[in-house]
Amino acid sequence: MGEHEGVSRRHFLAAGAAGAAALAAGGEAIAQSQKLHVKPLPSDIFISHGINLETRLETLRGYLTPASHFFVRQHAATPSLDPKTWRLRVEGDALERPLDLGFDDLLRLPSRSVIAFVECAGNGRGFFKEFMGKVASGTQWRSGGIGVAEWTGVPLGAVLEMAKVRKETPRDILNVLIEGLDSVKVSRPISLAKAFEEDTLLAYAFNGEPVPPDHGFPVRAIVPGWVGINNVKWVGRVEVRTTTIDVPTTTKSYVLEGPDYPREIVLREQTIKSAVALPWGATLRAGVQRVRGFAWSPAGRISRVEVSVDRGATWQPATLREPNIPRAWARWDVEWDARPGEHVILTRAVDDHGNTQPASIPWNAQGYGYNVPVPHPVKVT
Ligand SMILES: Nc1nc2c(c(=O)[nH]1)N[C@H]1C(S)=C(S)[C@@H](COP(=O)(O)O)O[C@H]1N2
Ligand SMILES: [Mo]
Repeated sequence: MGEHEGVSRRHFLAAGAAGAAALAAGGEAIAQSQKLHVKPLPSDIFISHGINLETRLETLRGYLTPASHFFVRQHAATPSLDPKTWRLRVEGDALERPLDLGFDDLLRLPSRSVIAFVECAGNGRGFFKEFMGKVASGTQWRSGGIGVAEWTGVPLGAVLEMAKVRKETPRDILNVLIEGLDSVKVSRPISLAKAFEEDTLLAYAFNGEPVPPDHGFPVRAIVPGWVGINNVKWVGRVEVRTTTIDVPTTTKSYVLEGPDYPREIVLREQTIKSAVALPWGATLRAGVQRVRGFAWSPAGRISRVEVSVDRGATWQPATLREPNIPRAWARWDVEWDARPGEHVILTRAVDDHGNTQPASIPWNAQGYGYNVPVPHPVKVT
């Protein structure tokens, strides 16, 4: 399972078959059985890629992405879970004291709020085809497979402390599996070091409200800076082993592979990126315009964003607006004296660790990590 279109198509077919069965049985179960998501997903806010939908970044007004605008990416339909019966099992050979917690047990533990992005590993995948002429398999996102929210919950490390991790457990291999309660039980392992970072959460709130069903109700993992798949929704189980845990999301998908990769690299962090908050192929009036957008990095604060309207010949600095939270994003804007014609707006970001957007990257078969400055097309009339 992974980012592959084929998987979502299979789920659609399954949903279609269930719908047909419901139709034969008669009744209104049809709509229900075919419904993959709970929240409304209007086309003026989202670009639909089937079961996955990206946010039109130009519709965002504030720093945080509201639930109504947060992108959706999942491998199967949103499950309906009840916090009254929900359990979290914490187990594995690296633990001295396995746990079985209820939702109220989580609420009793110290809570922490973290503002962080969740971004799909494949965000920007469509640009491999569009600008490198080589299609990568999976959802053809532009830049909208990202959202920033305030997540509140319990640090995963606090739960693991209660479960007593054996001292000899390796800290940097992928041995902490987080597993979802969706029908396909999506799971992905992170390292013990990452699991014990204070901002790695089992989150039960999103922008001050219960996590919306489509985003992981009642509890989802938040693993700041790491690829979207690690932010497992509808968490039901955490397993800690003394050895690496191999699952399809580390052996088949979410790996960098291709002619320029002598060996497969299992993905951990996202890459630094920036995007223009305008429709793709927007039409603007001639004259001075304020162009705005977002920039984000898995490593730190955004320290600079530069914009070019002459295909990279010259670059001008954009103004960064606060807040500018590491592993969330910064909003930027720039004034542009737009002349009539067809233009592209290029943007590139730098973070306070010196990470930059590269002029080119090697293609990879599953289309992860595209972060070359994107020539955003704009027409001025
Ligand atoms: N249980 C479960 N968790 C999941 C997924 C899933 O299919 N099932 N998709 C992952 C992927 S690939 C991404 S990019 C993020 C998307 O989170 P969102 O839908 O809240 O935006 O959730 C991750 N967590
Ligand atoms: Mo993803």
